[in-house]
Amino acid sequence: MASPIRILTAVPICDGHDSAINTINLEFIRHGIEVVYLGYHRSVGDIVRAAIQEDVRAIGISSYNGGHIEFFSDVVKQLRKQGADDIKVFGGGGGTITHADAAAMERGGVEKIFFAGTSLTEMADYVRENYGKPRKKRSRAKRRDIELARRLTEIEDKYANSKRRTPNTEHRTPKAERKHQTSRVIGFTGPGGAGKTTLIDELVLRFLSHEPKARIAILSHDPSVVGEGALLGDRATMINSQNDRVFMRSMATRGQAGGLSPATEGCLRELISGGFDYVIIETVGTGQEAMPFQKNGIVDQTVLVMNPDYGARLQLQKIVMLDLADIVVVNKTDQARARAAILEIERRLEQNSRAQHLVGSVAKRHRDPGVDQIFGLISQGSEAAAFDGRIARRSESAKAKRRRKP
Ligand code: B12
Repeated sequence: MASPIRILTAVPICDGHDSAINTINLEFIRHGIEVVYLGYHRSVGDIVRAAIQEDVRAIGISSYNGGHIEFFSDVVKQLRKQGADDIKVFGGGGGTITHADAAAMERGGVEKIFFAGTSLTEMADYVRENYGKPRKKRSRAKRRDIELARRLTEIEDKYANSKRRTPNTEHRTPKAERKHQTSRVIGFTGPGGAGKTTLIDELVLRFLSHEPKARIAILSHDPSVVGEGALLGDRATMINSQNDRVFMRSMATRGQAGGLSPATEGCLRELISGGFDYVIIETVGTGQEAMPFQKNGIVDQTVLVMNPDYGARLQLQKIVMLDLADIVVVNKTDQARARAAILEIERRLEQNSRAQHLVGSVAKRHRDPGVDQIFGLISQGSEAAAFDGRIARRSESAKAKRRRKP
């Protein structure tokens, strides 16, 4: 089975009209397309960088606030400038884009503009017909990130084209083999909605500001069934990661259970050889039984991100990653149940006879001290850091004291 078509969709800068693109994204997915959604209020630079890293076939832009002639043509120009003009540009904006505007945009290299009244099926059919055929022979990549992005596509395609769903040993990178490599690989997992992506984005901000030369790669996973579409939406949450020192790739699991894709290990090996200082792997939202990083020791450090609202205390006994994670984060400690959750999880971790760290955080908050602690544990390596479970409690009780002050 061939790989699904991958496209990127976005809404331009100074534009918050995302309802049209949200509907269109869902229709594309229903037609078997993998959609990397970048979100709204996105600059030309962010869109072009993301399209290159994701190695998509085309970019679909939804624009309502005007300036579309300049914006679309700048996207086309930037793609050409960077040697990525085999990524095509199309889009719409209802009645705000006139027929005359569309003609000017198409003369400037935009492939197609859709007008009000076009059916969703017509748009999905257009994508399948125009971006579904195998790419013609591609010219040599002019830039390192284009070359890397294409290699990741080749790895994903290899799995899609083969009947075997289990990871291929040819791409395995066991910890022992990686000893001489300098990349530090950190795996993030946890249930959907716990705030993994927001936390990663805040950590990336800290890496970028503390290590002015560090390059970071992110492999971010979302669920999909073999041969079907997927919404790869983590980029829409990532703000700080829209940076030239960050290479992010969104991956659909393409039928593999457990939180990762069959191609993850192969892609990880490419990123490690690419010399990134940090490689972050984010799993899909996982269940109680998941232990996504156990096989072959593919990561150096594992972080389990939890929501304070996990149900009864008994549920904690069933979460396998609580035994395995190096760092357990209780995110959203601004929620009412957080203090109880931290105490219960601390008791649960005491059952394990290994060094683990428990930290509370509110990742959505800027300069959150909990995120700073997690950054310390990751950047220094959890072995070296002098933090432990008491930190979470101490910061919680300090906060409680502050709240009591008049
Ligand atoms: C819904 C809406 C809103 C909602 C947005 C909700 C949201 N989260 O998206 C709210 C109420 C919040 C809103 C706010 C504003 N809006 Co408003 N809004 C609209 C409205 C009514 C519909 C747009 C829409 O979603 N259409 C549904 C889509 C599916 O259909 P369509 O537009 O016909 O698009 C077709 C094709 O073009 C294609 N298509 C569209 N995009 C894409 C992308 C791809 C990749 C593809 C393949 C196809 C495609 O799909 C459709 C197929 O039939 C339009 C008026 C209108 N009738 O168009 C005004 C409109 C776009 N808004 C307008 C304005 C001015 C604003 C505000 C600035 C108002 C204000 N002063 O606060 C704010 C700005 C918001 C912001 N942050 O940017 C103006 C823009 C004027 C302009 N550019 O000259 C419009 C045109 C209204 C008007 N006549 O004045 N708005």
